[in-house]
Amino acid sequence: MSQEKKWEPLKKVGIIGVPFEKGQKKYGVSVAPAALRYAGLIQQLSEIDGLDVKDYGDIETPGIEEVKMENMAHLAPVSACNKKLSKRVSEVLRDDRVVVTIGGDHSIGVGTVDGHYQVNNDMILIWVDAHADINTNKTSDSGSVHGMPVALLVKEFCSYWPYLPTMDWQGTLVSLRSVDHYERLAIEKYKIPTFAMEDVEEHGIKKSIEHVLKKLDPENKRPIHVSFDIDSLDALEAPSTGTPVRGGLSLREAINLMEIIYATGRLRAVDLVEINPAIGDESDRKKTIEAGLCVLKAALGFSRRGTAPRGVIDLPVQDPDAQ
Ligand SMILES: [Mn+2]
Repeated sequence: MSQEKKWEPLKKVGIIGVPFEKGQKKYGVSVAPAALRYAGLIQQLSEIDGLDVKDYGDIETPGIEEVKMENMAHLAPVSACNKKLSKRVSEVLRDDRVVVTIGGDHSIGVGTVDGHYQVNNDMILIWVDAHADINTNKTSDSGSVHGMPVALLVKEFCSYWPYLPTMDWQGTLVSLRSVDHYERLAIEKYKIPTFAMEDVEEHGIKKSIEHVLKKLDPENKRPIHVSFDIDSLDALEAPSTGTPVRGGLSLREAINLMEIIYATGRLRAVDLVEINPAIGDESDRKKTIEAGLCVLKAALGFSRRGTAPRGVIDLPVQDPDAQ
């Protein structure tokens, strides 16, 4: 017990951009790293108290020859991009920085999780998404890999895949773990701890995420990877995304979720994916990018309280029956 590592939030962060969109069919998601940088990503993160921000630039994989795979589009470019990304993610973590990866579509989650796993093989993965992204090429309607990364990453799905040429580099196989419900078949079968919007209604975002963290890591000792799909937010909050869903998380809930994860001191990797600046009008674009920035800032220690002394806001509620 006395040897237990004490976790503190890392005050150093490394940014990786991944202008990649071949995991889905719409033009524009590859522009997101440039759009976020243009909107002040590096500067805004640098303004967080004591945070040291280093930009590791973009991952680019031009001119990759396609291989044919049934109902799985662009396997070779997806694979090449993720292989490079995985190496870069490991490098940033070895530099002792929290790695922030800006997508790109969600197929890049394969590379970020793989790269993280290479460095911290006891990491836990939290997938925040309107969709479960757990299709294989046999269950997918679209053949787009951005709907498959979870199935590519987990041990329990190995036998559902055919041999995938060009994917041999991938070393990660995260285990699905215990409890609860949702995207019925797979998730129920393997009892992955999840929470859906109904849980957020009933218990609030705070209890929901605390429940999941406790299930995944009861001793609070494992590094955390959050793969955040902007479409987990309600379409009103983040309209510029390829598969928007109404009735999703509010931005406040997402911020609160990230603040809670930040407070554990164990967050080591965050992906922000599926922002598509080519969808919607100027106001949609602005809203979506701002939402993304708010989510990242919350994950990295930005305080909504500013410098107001806590006690002023947390006034004790008077019991009317006392006295
Ligand atoms: Mn996703």
